[in-house]
Amino acid sequence: VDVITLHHCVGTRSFRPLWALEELGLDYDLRVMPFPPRVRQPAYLAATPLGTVPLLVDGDTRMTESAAICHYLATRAGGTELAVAAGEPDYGAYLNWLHFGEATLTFPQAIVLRYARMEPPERRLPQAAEDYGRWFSARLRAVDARVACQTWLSADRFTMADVSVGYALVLADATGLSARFSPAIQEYRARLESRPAFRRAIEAERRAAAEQGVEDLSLVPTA
Ligand SMILES: N[C@@H](CCC(=O)N[C@@H](CS)C(=O)NCC(=O)O)C(=O)O
Repeated sequence: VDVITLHHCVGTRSFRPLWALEELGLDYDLRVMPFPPRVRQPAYLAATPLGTVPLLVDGDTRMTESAAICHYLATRAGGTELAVAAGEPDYGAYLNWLHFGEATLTFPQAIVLRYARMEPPERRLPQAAEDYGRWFSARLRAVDARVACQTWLSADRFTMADVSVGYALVLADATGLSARFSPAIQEYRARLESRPAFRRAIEAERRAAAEQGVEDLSLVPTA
């Protein structure tokens, strides 16, 4: 049986499937690249024409959407507690948070990172970065309301919805937006980061980067 392969850059959205693999206790092969791989590891374009991470390869299955991969991993061999099944009362809430984490909470931060930090100075757009930072903070109200009175986002248990939203909250350190977190969101994030699988995922990416000679882990290319 082929082992699952995850193509990854430290600190990027591919942390979601890495964390998911650790939560599920699955065997996997982690391939780490410098960011952005499209520019710094062009051979990767043969594996996926998008050049983005994550890329998950599981036999004939190839996936490039981090939230979809988390759900796939939790259900590929039959359901686990890390997904919410159709028929459970929070099925819709689970799917909504799973997608909210990427589509609503990560996309605006990608705009902030790009136009405040990654583009060369003459192409930066401070107004766009500021506006999408505000946009992100406004969308967090939904998370704040949910975690103010519940430990996890759906079904009274930790699920892939928490992995999806959790990565967006961790990314907010890189965008500087975590400084505006409410106390309830700060506590929720601390709960997420104290999970043993979260810590194992952090360790696994560091170890793999060192072993594979990927030295510059920066999300923001220096050249
Ligand atoms: N919606 C996709 C986005 C994937 C994506 O854009 N990944 C970024 C890293 S966070 C990337 O690989 N960027 C490199 C590039 O655009 O060349 C997901 O959730 O996985």
